[in-house]
Amino acid sequence: MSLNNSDVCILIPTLNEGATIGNVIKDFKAEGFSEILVIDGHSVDKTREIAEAEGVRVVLQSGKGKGQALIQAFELIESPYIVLVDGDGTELARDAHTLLAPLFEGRAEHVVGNRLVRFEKGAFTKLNLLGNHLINRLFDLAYGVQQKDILSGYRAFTRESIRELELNKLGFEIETEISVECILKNQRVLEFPISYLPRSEKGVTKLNPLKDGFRIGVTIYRLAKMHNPIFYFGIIGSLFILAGIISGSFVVWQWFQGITRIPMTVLTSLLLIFGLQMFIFGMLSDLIVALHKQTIRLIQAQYKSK
Ligand SMILES: Nc1nc2c(ncn2[C@@H]2O[C@H](COP(=O)(O)OP(=O)(O)OP(=O)(O)O)[C@@H](O)[C@H]2O)c(=O)[nH]1
Ligand SMILES: [Mg+2]
Repeated sequence: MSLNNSDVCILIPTLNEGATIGNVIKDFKAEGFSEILVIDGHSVDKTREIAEAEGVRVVLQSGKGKGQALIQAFELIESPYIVLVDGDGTELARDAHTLLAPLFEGRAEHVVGNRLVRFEKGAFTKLNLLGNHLINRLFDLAYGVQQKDILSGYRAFTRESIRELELNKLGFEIETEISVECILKNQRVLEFPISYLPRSEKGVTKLNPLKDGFRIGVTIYRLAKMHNPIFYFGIIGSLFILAGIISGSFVVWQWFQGITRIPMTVLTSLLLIFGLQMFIFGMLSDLIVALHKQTIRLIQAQYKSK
């Protein structure tokens, strides 16, 4: 393997990770990585001081949220390979080699560390584990791509490939957006199991499982419009058709009792027609998306052959 760690930048977003950031940096140095960038979200503990004392580059993010921090950091990095890792000490530096190997060998543009295979007891709360499974299932359904851990924060990718992605999400939806954009841009994504440890008792999670989980679910659904419009419009259509079937059943049942419900009948027809129309929208959009993908593939092929 032609590992060349000097071409790698380790990117660590931090928000009040004073308890762990020092060791995280030390561990990566011990693994042979010297280029390390900490992008800090205005920590009120000693995170920045500790990182600076370790002699790494520390940048204060200009806005708020993990997503904003990453988008800003991707612009600053000049190294051709990037490893993204949390600053909370839940992931191990030595796993970086596993994630980087396929990039160095040219087998992938983006490699995700799958936390859901080898995690230690206590690394996920029951709610977090359930949320992760639900979100991964929703992702499979919407994108038809078998990815096991789309929310993982431990990833390796090439600078070129990350700059190709159009990223706008400012909060914890950023990993979802990255995973979706990789699919839209036809990047080769691989996943490998990594270790995942419980958070240190002194570090506090910034992730709210219910609020952020809901936002992530909405993000998957909204972004599916561009990839799988039948899924996107189909869900809206199904809801209207379901409502139409319920009101229609009522109308029929009343009709057998000798009562004719005219306004309800009109409502039923409207609900069913609108629902069916959503499916037709979905099919038309699917056609547009398919044509668009074909065009993108042609452009990419031309670009690569040059
Ligand atoms: N710069 C920056 N970093 C952030 C922000 N929010 C979270 N982070 C960092 O992003 C990494 C992941 O955040 P965590 O709170 O650990 O979220 P998580 O790993 O998804 O969830 P846990 O299972 O609770 O650890 C950590 O290193 C945080 O310090 C932010 O607003 N700005
Ligand atoms: Mg974490």
